[in-house]
Amino acid sequence: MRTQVAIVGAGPAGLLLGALLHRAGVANVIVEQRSAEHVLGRIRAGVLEQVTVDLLREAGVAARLAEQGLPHDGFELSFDATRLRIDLQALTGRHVTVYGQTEVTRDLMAHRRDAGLTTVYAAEQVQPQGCDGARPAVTWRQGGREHRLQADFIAGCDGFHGVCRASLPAGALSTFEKVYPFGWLGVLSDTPPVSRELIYGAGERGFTLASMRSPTRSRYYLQCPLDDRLQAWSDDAFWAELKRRLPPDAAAQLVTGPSIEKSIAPLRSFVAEPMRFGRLFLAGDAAHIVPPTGAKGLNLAAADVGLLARCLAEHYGGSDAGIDHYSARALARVWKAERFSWWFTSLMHRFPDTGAFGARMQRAEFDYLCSSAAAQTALAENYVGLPLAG
Ligand code: RFL
Ligand code: PHB
Repeated sequence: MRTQVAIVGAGPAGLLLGALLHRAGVANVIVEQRSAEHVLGRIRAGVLEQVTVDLLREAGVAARLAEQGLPHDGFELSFDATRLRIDLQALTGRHVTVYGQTEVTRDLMAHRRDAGLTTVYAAEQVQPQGCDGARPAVTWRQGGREHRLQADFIAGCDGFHGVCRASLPAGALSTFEKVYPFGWLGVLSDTPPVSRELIYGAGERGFTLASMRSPTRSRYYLQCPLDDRLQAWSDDAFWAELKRRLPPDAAAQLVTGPSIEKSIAPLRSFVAEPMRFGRLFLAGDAAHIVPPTGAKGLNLAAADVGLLARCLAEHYGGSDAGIDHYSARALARVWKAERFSWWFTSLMHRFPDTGAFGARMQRAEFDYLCSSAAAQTALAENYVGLPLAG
């Protein structure tokens, strides 16, 4: 098989890249190791920046998003007993859209199917080959046979645990990493959200986030120790702990019900540089991870592939200036989102090892936010998303 761009991974980065390339007339094939059902079963992001919404629209996959996405003009911070609303609209003139990653993925899959584009699911032993030469390829096994996809370029959109970054020679990349000493326990339930807007809460018992997917579906998170086992968290235990951590007026609104999904995610900051090796480009979680506090992971993945699609289209139009600058341009934005996600995580969580001084610093930071329009604007402009690299 032969194509122009071989995409490894059918998460949001790979699927959106495929849609944008198709729009630009660039042929592409996606090779994914899991089944389509498995990919759709992952419950992750919920908040889209305008940049992401615009890219989905450009790709022609925003019809359901336009209908069902919930525009949010602000969100709340709760710090011990103090509340602060961040008015995104007033501070930046912009908003974010609540629409689940699962739905984004579903829309992109349907679009790909309707356009007749090839996606190979359940591919085993996927391997990029010859990335530093002129004829790269992706190989995999399926049905007891070896398959080979020849391409001009490979896009590594295969997430943090993918094969593309891992297959590069030692020394090709520099990596930067911070692992946080806690995780997020998440629950999805068909119950109405406690509040119209998201609430990010910090307190004695640890961080909590009240989010949503729709007016009838809630998504909640609790900061938990890294060694907590999922089996130890019954639904009842989760709701009881959430009630303790939410601000009292929100706790009073809490409607509980059976969890549809429950999972624990570790928190990590990670960047691999550069995001290009020969004819292989890395995009999304394959190149960088942020802790979820700033709601940036999916949005960064979308921004990367928005840029990469443009650069590859320029290549086929006769100019390599774009692909030569892809890594530097993408990383400039990635590091700003890394900084914001680290800062917001540091402000809102209980750290087991920073002591009373660390707690006072968090309190001072929150008090400063409450009293400073400049500080609130800095938070708001990062949350709605920085402009795409030019
Ligand atoms: P994905 O989604 O991990 O997709 C990668 C795909 O590659 C496949 N793959 C392979 N395919 C072939 N061969 C191999 N060897 C392969 N290895 C892996 C995988 O099966 C998968 O299908 O990466 P992508 O596309 O870069 O997308 C990134 C986002 O999924 C991620 O950044 C976000 O989910 C992060 N995130 C959030 N981001 C936001 O922007 N806003 C949020 O509100 C938000 N909340 C979250 C989050 C992530 C969370 N978790 C669970 C980590 C909340 C949580 C709890
Ligand atoms: C979510 O709804 O899953 C969500 C929302 C905001 C975040 C992280 C996750 O910062």
